[in-house]
Amino acid sequence: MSDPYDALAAQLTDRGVDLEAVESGLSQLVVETPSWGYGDSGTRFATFEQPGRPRDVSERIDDAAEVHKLTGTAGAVAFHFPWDAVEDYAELRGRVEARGLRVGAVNPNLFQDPDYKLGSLTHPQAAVREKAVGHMLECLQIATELGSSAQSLWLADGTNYPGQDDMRARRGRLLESLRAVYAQLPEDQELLVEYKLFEPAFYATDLADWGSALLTCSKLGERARVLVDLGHHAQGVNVEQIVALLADEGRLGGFHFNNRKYADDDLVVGSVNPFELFLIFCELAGGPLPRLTIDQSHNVEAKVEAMVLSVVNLQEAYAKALMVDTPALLDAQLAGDVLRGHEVLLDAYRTDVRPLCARVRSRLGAEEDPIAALRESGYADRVAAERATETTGLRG
Ligand code: RM4
Ligand code: MN
Ligand code: MN
Repeated sequence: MSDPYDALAAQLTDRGVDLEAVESGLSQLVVETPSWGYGDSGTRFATFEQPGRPRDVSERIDDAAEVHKLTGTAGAVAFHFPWDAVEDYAELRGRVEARGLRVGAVNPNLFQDPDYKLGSLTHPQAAVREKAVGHMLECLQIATELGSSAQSLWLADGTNYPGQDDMRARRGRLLESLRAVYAQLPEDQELLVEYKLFEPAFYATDLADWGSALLTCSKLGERARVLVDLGHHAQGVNVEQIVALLADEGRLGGFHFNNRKYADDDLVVGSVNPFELFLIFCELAGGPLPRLTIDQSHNVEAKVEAMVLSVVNLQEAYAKALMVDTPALLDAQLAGDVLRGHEVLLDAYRTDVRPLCARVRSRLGAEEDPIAALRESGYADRVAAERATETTGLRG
């Protein structure tokens, strides 16, 4: 029987794919995994505690390091404050680096404090807005100490009823607050602005869509860019087109990868709509990649395994996007051959790239089959035994 990698390599070479370029592109992929994705999380109905869930930030870093060891592609970890707050940030940074990782984006939390019931950066009262701005400024400082190059803001602010607050006034307050933060943004840091259609606000979310986020960023300055979370759009929205537009404007700051069937479901990326994920990577391939972060909430699935599967799915989507026959696509588009262009994409999408991804992982010193390796390693049982004592949930 022929080796699956050799068979695929021969097939790709026949198709004119530059194998070396695909493999080197794939080996440079860096995904940030979220510290909050390793902790307990649930729905508003229940949180099911998992054995082995990390009890503190140090154990979350251990899990992130395990995912990187298995996949070779998850070399950064994103933090959320105050969830990951510690006394000594130099020590935290050292701990991250000692595990062969670096610190990804720093995420402020403007949604859990009781003061933020009616908003944070947009709150009608100046004192609450100042507190929210103060938290973001503190996060800039933390980012500096951790060697992070971005603060990534998700703003939960919004209203539940028409008439609850003045939408234009809220917009004004939002800009004023963010300008105060941006004025202090260190040169080597960027501000990522995430949008989300609804939830927790159910009538009018202050940053509900890419347009509001983009407008805000352009008023702030060049280092403010939009972050696209795949679960934050209405059903049927063409996310890859939003990606194309933001990239074209030079304002695509990065992603929160996950997958959804209905709303902000935070499922394993590529699990529900792998074709959409591929098409997003088609928009990214061919240029420097923006920040790629996973933002998932693993409520019933094994958390480390879910993260490994997510990284593997990202590797496969990117590998497929790297092998699109771009000249043939352009020819078809110029010739107005509607379905030929579509077929070019399908040729790449339908390629079984698993042997190639396995080869690249193995060259990176990671596992050919990370899920099987994780299961065989007994990591889950080992940490379940080590972490048998209590901890608090992260995402309620
Ligand atoms: C939001 C959003 C943010 C994440 C919070 C916890 O839905 O996706 O990025 O930090 O959840
Ligand atoms: Mn997100
Ligand atoms: Mn979300």
